[in-house]
Amino acid sequence: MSDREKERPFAVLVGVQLPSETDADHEANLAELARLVATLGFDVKATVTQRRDALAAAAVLGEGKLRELAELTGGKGVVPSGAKPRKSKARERWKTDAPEEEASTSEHPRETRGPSAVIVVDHEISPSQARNLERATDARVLDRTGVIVEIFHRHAKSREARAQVEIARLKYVAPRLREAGGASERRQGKGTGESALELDRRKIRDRLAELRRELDEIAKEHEGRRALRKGQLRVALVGYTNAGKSSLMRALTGSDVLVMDKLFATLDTTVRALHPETRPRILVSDTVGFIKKLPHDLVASFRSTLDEALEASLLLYVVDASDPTHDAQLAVTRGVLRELGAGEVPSLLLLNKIDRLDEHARQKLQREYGDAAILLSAHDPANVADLRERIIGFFDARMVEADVTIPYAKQALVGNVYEAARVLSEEYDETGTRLRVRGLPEAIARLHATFAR
Ligand SMILES: Nc1nc2c(ncn2[C@@H]2O[C@H](COP(=O)(O)OP(=O)(O)OP(=O)(O)O)[C@@H](O)[C@H]2O)c(=O)[nH]1
Ligand SMILES: [Mg+2]
Repeated sequence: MSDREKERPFAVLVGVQLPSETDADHEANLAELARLVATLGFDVKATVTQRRDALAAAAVLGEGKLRELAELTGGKGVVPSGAKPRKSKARERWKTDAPEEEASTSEHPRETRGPSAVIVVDHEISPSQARNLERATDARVLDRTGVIVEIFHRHAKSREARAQVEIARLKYVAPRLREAGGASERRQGKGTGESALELDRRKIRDRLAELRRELDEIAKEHEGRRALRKGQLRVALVGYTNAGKSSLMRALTGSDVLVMDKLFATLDTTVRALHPETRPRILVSDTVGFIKKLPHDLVASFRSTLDEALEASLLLYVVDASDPTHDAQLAVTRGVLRELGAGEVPSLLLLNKIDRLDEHARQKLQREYGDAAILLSAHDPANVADLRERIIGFFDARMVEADVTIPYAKQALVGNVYEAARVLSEEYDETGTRLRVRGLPEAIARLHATFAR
């Protein structure tokens, strides 16, 4: 092994198979964790698993397995007893010194010394379990939530997404600070009025308040834009991370949104018009992907981003049909949307990436889903054209014809009509312009309200 290779941090995954978990679920969860960890830039060197009734209270794994794990990372394999709890290291632990993505060519030696291994546990673990694992293995320890929060942190681009992720990160850090300090730290702090721990926690509270204010401001800025889109035809792409939502967005709208073979490539909602343009325009939203065991704080953080998309009249559920766990992925997607209150919104199920399946597998899917799903590949222009027709057909079937009269005093607003409906004919008389239009009932109601005298 060269020095460079030795320096590159590697990851060891730890999974405890609980009685509630089937072998297949357990394997799928670990495979997904491996992809998450790879997205952070670590090489996954090994996976240590154990069947148990519950996570071991002290250090997740039992004694024997703990030693096995420690051999991989260079630790002693036992939790030192009676050792003094270290001073609040939660912050440092949180900073994982994970390599930057695509940093394998980096010439810079790692600045942070310390362990070059990271242990990633496929469960939420308590701060003391994490600390004990660290002491037994001499490696840094992260849990699944920590990994996901870190990916979100790296991928967040817009001011809104960055603020939302920082809130989730701080909420992840705060409880770890609480336990990490322990009683001794509080004693040390006496006399100064406020302990180091309390100071940290107050800083976090202040920062959270500041971030929430910032998000309120951003929400106000967005309100105007959202109000404008209200009467328009909206479709949203939703689904598991990496299912191909952004790829379909690109294909349907001719836009250049980011497509990557990484988990959580998209964190911001993007809205573009279906292309070539229809009349009225149909707007397509790309959204953040879902994942099993999505940390609750992140769901809450991304609610507002998703809310906008969920105003859509039609949801396109995108599923990676080439993934053996796509059933479970669809169940997660449905579950999250139900939680967000969008379970009843009309939807089309898109089984994507069928170019990766052989004829046999395609037929099996076709039989399984029948008319309930559309099999397609985002990379096949003919498939995308068919999907476009289905979307247009969905709206057409719901449209009704009506007359809208625009009084001369409100002629300036005539553009609203063309945005919201298809104009079939125009007539002029003494009251104003009479338009025969075709549009969604709610859009026509809005137009009537706008032009009522
Ligand atoms: N073979 C094949 N690959 C596809 C297809 N659609 C998407 N991909 C690939 O799948 C990967 C993920 O695609 P994205 O469009 O970024 O997926 P996403 O759902 O937006 O993912 P997140 O933004 O991370 O939630 C990329 O490498 C795409 O090129 C498809 O129909 N066939
Ligand atoms: Mg995407």
